[in-house]
Amino acid sequence: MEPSTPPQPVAAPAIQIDSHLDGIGERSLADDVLDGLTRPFKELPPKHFYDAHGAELFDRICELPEYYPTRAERVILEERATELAALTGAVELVELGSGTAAKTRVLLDALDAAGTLERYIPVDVTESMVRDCAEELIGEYPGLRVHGVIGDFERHLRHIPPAAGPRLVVFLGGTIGNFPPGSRRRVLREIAGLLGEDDYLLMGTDLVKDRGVLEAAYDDTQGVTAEFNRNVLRVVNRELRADFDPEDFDHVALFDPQHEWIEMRLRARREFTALVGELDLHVHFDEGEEVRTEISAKFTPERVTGDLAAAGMELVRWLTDPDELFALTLSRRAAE
Ligand code: SAH
Ligand code: AVI
Repeated sequence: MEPSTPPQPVAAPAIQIDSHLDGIGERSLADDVLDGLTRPFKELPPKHFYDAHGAELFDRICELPEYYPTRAERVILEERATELAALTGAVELVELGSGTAAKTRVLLDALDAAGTLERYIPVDVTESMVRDCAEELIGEYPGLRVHGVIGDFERHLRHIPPAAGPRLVVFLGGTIGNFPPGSRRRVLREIAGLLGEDDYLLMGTDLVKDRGVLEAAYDDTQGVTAEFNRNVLRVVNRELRADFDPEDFDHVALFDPQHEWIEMRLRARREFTALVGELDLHVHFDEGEEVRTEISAKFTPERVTGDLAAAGMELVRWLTDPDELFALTLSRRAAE
């Protein structure tokens, strides 16, 4: 008789990617266009900026002299990552709106140095970013497993795999500020629902400051942010067979001091009617009419702690850069 070979343990694959956007993602753009462009005050949600070109433009924004948030957040991470790694003891990092995970490396390095890092779970609507980032990271961190989730963090958080140990959920860049107050609290409540007893949330928020500094950050002299803003029209043209000419719109970025948020808008340079072929929809624009494409809320410490508390979380650390431009908050579920 042949000697039988004992069963070999099957190693978990270094990369697993789940997509939750097949078909539904396109539907969400169609619904958002139908809903947003037929309102008396036209509006499109900012998540549609980020096709591969939009993601590239966002990366260029992060390098602009006027766009301080990325640099300020990186300074905080570089200063505090070791302390965060020790305090959380995280074996895995879940990142919402992970993008290219450029700043995330600072945290991964610290968890790696602490000897706890096992798994990274990026969650993003942009498929190419999740896939490319997973490939790059397994090369950079030997032994790291990456479980990517291609999905919308407003709808697909339940698909995040269960925790395999203490977990740090990170939501960087100030992306939480792209939600208006009501949805922001709903998103934060859902994030709180992801946190177990040993888990933490690390969240980036841009802080209220001088209006000139804020408006320059969203209206740079090279016009990169203007192209990023117009990119949503290119996405609608391609995905829904629309015939917008992005050059028919001016880029507008204004600070609203009452709401303490930046509003990005596209303002029609002339009167025209566009066709969205896929929806059989005609959209009329008067000259000067605007579409709101993004809000980017700026926070005070009270606003951040209020939003966290409303979502059932309590602050553990409030971390800022030396110029107090940006804040990172470490929080956890509040005791019942
Ligand atoms: N975290 C990175 C990228 C911020 S840009 C940084 O700090 O630099 C915002 C990112 O969130 C983009 O990668 C975009 O694709 C993603 N995103 C925006 N809305 C989303 C949504 N509703 N669900 C999932 N990802 C989203
Ligand atoms: C991703 N998000 C936090 C950026 C922001 O600053 O609100 C998006 C952005 N919009 C224009 N510039 C950058």
